[in-house]
Amino acid sequence: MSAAHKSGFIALVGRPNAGKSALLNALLGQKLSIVSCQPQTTRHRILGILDGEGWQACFLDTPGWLEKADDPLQGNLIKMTRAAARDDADVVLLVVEPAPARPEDLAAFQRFAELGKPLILAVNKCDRVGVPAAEAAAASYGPLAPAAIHQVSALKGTGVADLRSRIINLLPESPPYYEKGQASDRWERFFAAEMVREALFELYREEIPHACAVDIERYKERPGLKDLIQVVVYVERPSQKGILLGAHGSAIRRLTQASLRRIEAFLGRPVELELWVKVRKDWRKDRQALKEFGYVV
Ligand SMILES: Nc1nc2c(ncn2[C@@H]2O[C@H](COP(=O)(O)OP(=O)(O)OP(=O)(O)O)[C@@H](O)[C@H]2O)c(=O)[nH]1
Ligand SMILES: [Mg+2]
Repeated sequence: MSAAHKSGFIALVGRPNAGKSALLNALLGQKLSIVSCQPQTTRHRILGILDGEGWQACFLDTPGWLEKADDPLQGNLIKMTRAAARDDADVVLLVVEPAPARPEDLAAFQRFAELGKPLILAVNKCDRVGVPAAEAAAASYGPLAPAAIHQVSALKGTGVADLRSRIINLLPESPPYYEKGQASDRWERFFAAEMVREALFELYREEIPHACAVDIERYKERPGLKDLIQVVVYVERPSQKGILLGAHGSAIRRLTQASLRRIEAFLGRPVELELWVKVRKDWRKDRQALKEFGYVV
């Protein structure tokens, strides 16, 4: 008789910008979660499913962990991460920078160590530092008593296969949660919106990408024609709308091109993309807007 099937959820948690989404993509061998060099890129619990003979690993990417919310949007992101680690996960994968832990990091991450679930420490971005620095970083997280420590580079792929095997080993016996071969629990339209957000992070700094919410108004499959995707980018203020449109629409054309490249690469087929910009005043503080944009858990 073959061994029992293993299946479970692994929550990737850590500070903003530690490389959780990049590591999720590396573990999956597929780009599912958007990545940027700016903190607070991920705004959802993103499920990525990987399976093999006798196992299924359900990875949950989460928003970067903050102690304190500056606005109701951040409050919801904190709740999402907490729920993914506390309620959903069988294994917690803590992703950190290759630098010594600060006391406030140890204090913050203690909550994940105390969940009574195996905690794996992934010291990421090891391509940036030498072995002694990576080892010193790993050792500084000793107080969290991780079940395993892996030095990895999501960017180069170093150490990712070992980490993946370790995770699979730790999964509990269970039948698969999702149909084999299913990659996520979301529709293509969600990922299309995420690709527009990634393009915003590439083209703008600080205020603009964080002030944008992306909504797919229409996703129309047309026999014999390319799919038509109509997107609204909501901003908080009229001045931000002006920036996104640019002189004679030059900026919005640039954003459309950058978004289209990403969406087509993700879907593996050409599509037609139309973008509009609308103002939804102070949406990050507006409970109703947060609900409509899918940020309320
Ligand atoms: N050099 C190097 N850079 C990396 C590595 N992994 C991620 N990065 C970079 O780190 C930045 C942040 O990566 P993300 O994956 O978006 O980080 P995150 O933890 O998901 O960030 P939030 O979603 O904002 O919490 C990006 O510029 C990545 O390209 C790595 O292994 N090596
Ligand atoms: Mg992320």
